[in-house]
Order: sequence, then C-alpha cells, then structure tokens
Amino acid sequence: MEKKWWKEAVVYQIYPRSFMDSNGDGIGDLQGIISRLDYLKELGVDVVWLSPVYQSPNDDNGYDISDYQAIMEEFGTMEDFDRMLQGMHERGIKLVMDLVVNHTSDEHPWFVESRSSKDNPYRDYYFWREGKDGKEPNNWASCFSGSAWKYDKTTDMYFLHLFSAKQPDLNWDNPRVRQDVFSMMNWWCEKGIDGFRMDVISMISKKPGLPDGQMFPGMVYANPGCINGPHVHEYLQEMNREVLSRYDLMTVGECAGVTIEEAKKYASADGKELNMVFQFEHVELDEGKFGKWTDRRVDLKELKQTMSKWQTQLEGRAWNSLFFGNHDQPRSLSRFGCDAPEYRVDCAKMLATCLHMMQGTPYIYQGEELGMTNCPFDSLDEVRDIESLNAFKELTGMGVITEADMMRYINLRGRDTSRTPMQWDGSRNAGFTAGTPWIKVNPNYTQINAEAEMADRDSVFHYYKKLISLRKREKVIVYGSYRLLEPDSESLYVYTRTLGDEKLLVICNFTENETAYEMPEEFAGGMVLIGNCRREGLEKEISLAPYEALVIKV
Ligand code: TEU
Ligand code: CA
Repeated sequence: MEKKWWKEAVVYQIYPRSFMDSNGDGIGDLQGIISRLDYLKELGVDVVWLSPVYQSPNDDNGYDISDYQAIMEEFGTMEDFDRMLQGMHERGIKLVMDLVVNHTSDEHPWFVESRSSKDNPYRDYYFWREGKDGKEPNNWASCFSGSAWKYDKTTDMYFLHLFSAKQPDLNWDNPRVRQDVFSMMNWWCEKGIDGFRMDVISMISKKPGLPDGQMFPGMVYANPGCINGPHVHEYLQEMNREVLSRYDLMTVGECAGVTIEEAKKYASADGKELNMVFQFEHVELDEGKFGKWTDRRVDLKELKQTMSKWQTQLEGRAWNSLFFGNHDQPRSLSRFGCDAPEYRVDCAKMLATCLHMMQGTPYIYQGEELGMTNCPFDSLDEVRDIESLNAFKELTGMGVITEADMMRYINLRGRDTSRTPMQWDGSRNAGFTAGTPWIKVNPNYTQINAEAEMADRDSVFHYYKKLISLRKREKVIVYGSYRLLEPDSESLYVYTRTLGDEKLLVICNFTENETAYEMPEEFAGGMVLIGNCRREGLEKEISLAPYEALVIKV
C-alpha cells in the first residue's frame, strides 16, 4: 500500500464557535484557538480540520458563507488567521479548511446579483425555476424541514435550497461557478493551508431536469435524491486538475449517502479525485421511523458489520476516514457507549481504542479526547441549532411526535448536544469565556475538563495521547489489513490487524458486564500494547472488565 502523510495523521476537528473565546463576547474566535495551540501540540495531533471561519450571517453557524475570502467578524481578522496558521505550522500541525461550496449564503454577492433580475450575468449561478400551479417547482424537501424551494418576488420565481432558505444551492453545471470556486480554492492554497474538508460534496451535481422525488404515505415533501449525481466525479476530477494536484494537500469529502462503489471513485487510490470520504452508514444504523429523531440505540452486531464492510472493501482501493462523532452528531460516548460517571472514563477509552486501531485516518472531535458527554437541554429556549428548531416545529406541528418526546430526541440526537463549549477548566463557564456563552455550557464541566485531565495520568486525555503516539511508532496500525473476529458476539468487538509478520489483536467490551473471551492461540504469548485496565500477564482465557479495551501485539 502506498505510504502517504495523511494516512499516518490524526485529525482534530475544531468547531470554532465553541472552542475558546478570547474577548469575552461569548463566542469562540481565532485568537482563542491561538491561545490553545500548545494544548493541541501536547495532545499530539497532526492536522486540524477547522469548521468554517469565513464571513457569514450565521444562519447555520458559518455553513452559510457570504464571502469565501474574508473572516467572520465575530471570529477575528485575516491577520488573526495568518497568525493562527503560522502558529500551527510552527508546531508541526497542518490546517485543513472547511470548503462549503454546494451552496452559499443568500447574502453572498453572487446571490444578491443572481436574484436581482432574470438576465443578470449571475442568474445561472443558482437554480431558478417557475412555480407549478401556484406551488413549488417540484416536491423536494429541504434537509432542514419544509420545501427545498423558496419563492422570490423580485422575479416571481423560486430558488433551490437543499438546506436552509439562507443557503441557496450553487449550480455546478455552470462552468463559471466551477472556475470561481477553483480560483478561490487556489487563493487559500497559495496562503499555505494544507487541505480541504468538503461539505456535502456528494450533492453538487443535481439530477438533470430536477424531477420530482418519490412520495411515501405521510410525507409532505420527497427526498431530492441529489446524492452522487451524474457529473459529480467529472467536477471533482476537474477540481483535482485545476487545484488539488498542484499542492500537497489532504482532502476529505463529506459524502452522506455514499456507497462503497461510489467511495471507490471519490477516494480512489489513483488520486484522481479526493484522498478519502466521510461515509455515514455507521451513524445511520440507529435511525427510526422519523430518521434521526428517535431514542433507538445502535446494535453492536450491526455496527461491527458496517464498520467491517468499509474496512475490508476499501482496502487497497480507497482510504477510510474514521469517526464516531462530529459537530453534526451526538457525543460519541453518549451515543455508542455509556456516559454514566462510573463507566465514563473506561468507556471513552474503549471507544477510542476501537476506532483508532482501525485502518483509516482517525478524526477526534473537540472534547472527545476528554470524554465529554451530550449536553442536556432543559427547554427549547436553550437550543440554537436550525435543524433541531425546524424539526421540532414541523414534527410536533404535524402531530406525529409529542413535544415531550421531541425534546427528548433533541437531547439524544440534536446537533447542539455536541456543540456546547469546550470544557477547559473548573472555573466559571468551563474557562471558555469570561462573558455569557452563546450556548449553554454542559454543567458537568466541574468534573470533566482539560485542566483536570492533563493533571491525571489515568485520564481520557492521556489515553488519547498514547493512542496518537502509538500510531507514529507502529506501522501496522496505519497500514495493516483488518479482519473481524467473533462477528456474532453481542458484547465484544474483536478484530486483528496484520502487516507482514506483525499482528495486533484488538478486543473491546461494549457492555457493562464482565465478559469471557478465549484468545486465538497465536496471541496467547503476546504483549499488551495499550489497554484501559490494569492486567497482570495474559492467559489464553481472559475475562474482560466492563468497557475494557485491550490491544495485544505479536
Ligand atoms: O452536513 C450535511 C449533512 O448531510 C448532515 O450532516 C446534516 O447537516 C444533518 O446533520 C442531518 O441530520 C454539512 C455540515 O456538516 C453541517 O453542519 C451543515 O449544516 C450542512 O452541511 C449544510 O452546510
Ligand atoms: Ca470572541
């Protein structure tokens, strides 16, 4: 397998609004990030993926961009950005920027021009259509509830927005759109950034003719089915020729709805498109009748099956990115494990072991390295996320979910569960801000915070540090091939990694029960590479403690 720096790297995702506030306005900012770079250096991560910091009216926390070449005022200035980038590079940390080009803000000058008249040169930068019988041009739903079309009276036409009405979709079929996006990307590359995480990049090529989607009983709007459209690979190959291939970058495409076959194209080892994709199958296993709004928990056997499918089928052909959480997902510990105080530390370490020992590039979402948990919201007033707020209105309004249930689902699955401020220390507001935070701080910050964990050798933080440094030493963690053992176990996730004559056995107990396991013969005399419980010697037959993780090397 070809060696690449981005295969050997560990990525840390910063959600800037909630990372560190430097000036007391309650909003995280670039100076705040600068003040915490030594923390990232200490943790040992190689790359930062920075969620959007561009100018934005913040309808969707920066994922609605009104100027791609300016910094959001609340976050700082371009000088702050340059200083931050320099500070990262001085510490050997690379910077991957979020690239949000499926849509812009409706306040972006391209859209302001586009909406102004039917013959404006920017008209075709977006999708404008006539209404049909006084209604929307087609039956597509927005990902944030309601129709994907908004009527605009200036020209008596509708425009397409697959996300919020303040996020109109760019028309990638227009070559001028592609050229403008590529030159903007080149501008950032010339500045010295090290890569892009591409927001919903699997949705940039819409179905020709924008046909109605299939309706099912009870649905008001249909799924647009805009994923992996007919020209998406052509456009990414063009982007690769025009931008990506000119620099030494790391690229990861956010590809909701991607299949294995499609992933092999997006992240093909021949380097024609991107380095890797985020796929979402493992975070969709626990969906219910109303999608993510449910209290269902994932079944371990299904999780193993899905993870293993991606592990084995991409091997040698494409590259996996490994994640259990991000800014759109609940806290991984609360969702896949157990955040009760008696198990929290062991379970967070177990989940980290399970993920970081797989083949692919691991992503740590800010606070995951502390074992942060879902933040409980007492009422809807405390919720900030547009997706949760819209879904609450729509689903309780239709009478399909009660308000109490919906509030419970928002606390389990809503995006704000993981967007609350980073917990730095035990002082007021967890040391995140001297002012009033833009969103509630998780009240458990007095127990769970970076300062306390850095001082405790047995903390989740120190365990992550060790996992990251092991990856630097043990090539089998990066390049070894993966094999699932015990697929039918309801409690244990067991797999091996093999590179030449080096072999790892990874055993993770996903339950709060002591669980017996008989090791394969060849590992009996092995040594413990890392684990979250103290162990004296290794018998062939072992009993795993609740949420124990153990990695054995031979
Ligand atoms: O997310 C796209 C996406 O498909 C989902 O993750 C979606 O936001 C939601 O979580 C479904 O439950 C990306 C960004 O990561 C997200 O923060 C943005 O809101 C979205 O695109 C629009 O830019
Ligand atoms: Ca601030």
